[in-house]
Amino acid sequence: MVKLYGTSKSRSARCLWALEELGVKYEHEPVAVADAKSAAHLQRNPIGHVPVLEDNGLFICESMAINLYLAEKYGKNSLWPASVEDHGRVYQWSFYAMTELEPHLLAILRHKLFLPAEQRSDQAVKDASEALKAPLAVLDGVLGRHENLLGSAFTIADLNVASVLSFGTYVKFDFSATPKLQAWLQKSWSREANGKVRGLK
Ligand SMILES: N[C@@H](CCC(=O)N[C@@H](CS)C(=O)NCC(=O)O)C(=O)O
Repeated sequence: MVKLYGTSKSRSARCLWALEELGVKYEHEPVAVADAKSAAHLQRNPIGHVPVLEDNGLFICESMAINLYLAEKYGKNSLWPASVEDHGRVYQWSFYAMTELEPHLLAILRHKLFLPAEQRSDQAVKDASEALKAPLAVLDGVLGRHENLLGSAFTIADLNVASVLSFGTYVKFDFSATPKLQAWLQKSWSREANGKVRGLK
C-alpha cells in the first residue's frame, strides 16, 4: 500500500503531483500542518512535518527524498531518466531548488503572508527577491537551450523545481524578467497531474 500523509495545501502537494504524474495507486490522508506534531504523526515522522510517504511499511519524509524515491521506484515513463548521469542531473536540480530557491521564496511568503503585520519587513522581501535573481537567471539560461531541464523530456527534476517555484504563485511573484523560465513554469504547472492535486484536500 502506498499512502501520502499531508494536506495538499503544504509541501505535500509536490509529492501528490509526483504520485499523480507516475500513475501510482495511492491513498491520501490530508494531515493538516497544525497536526504535524500530533502523537500519531510523530510516530510516522519524528521530525513532525508533512509530507510523509508510507510504502509497504516503509516511512519516508522530506518532500524531495519522497519524490526521488517515487520516481526511481515507480517511474516507468520518462519521469525517471535511464542513465546514472541523468540521475546526477536530477539530484543537481532538485537540491538546487531546495538550497538556492526555497529559502528565499519562504522568506518572501513569511514577510508578505505568514508573519503578523507588525513583524513583516519590506526590506526582507526586497533582499530575498534580489537573492533569487541569480538562480532564476541560471534556470532561464538552461531553459533557453532546451525544453526542460535535462533536455526534451519532462522529468522529476522539472517537477521538483516547478513545484518549489509554485510558492511564488501565493504572492504573485513576477517571473517576467526570466521569460523562458516563466513560460516553462506555466506549461509545467498546467500539466493534468498537477491540476488533479488542486482538487485534493
Ligand atoms: N524540508 C521539509 C520541510 C517540511 C515542512 O516544513 N513541512 C511543513 C508544512 S509545508 C510542516 O509540516 N510544518 C509543521 C510544523 O513545523 O510544525 C520537506 O521538504 O518535506
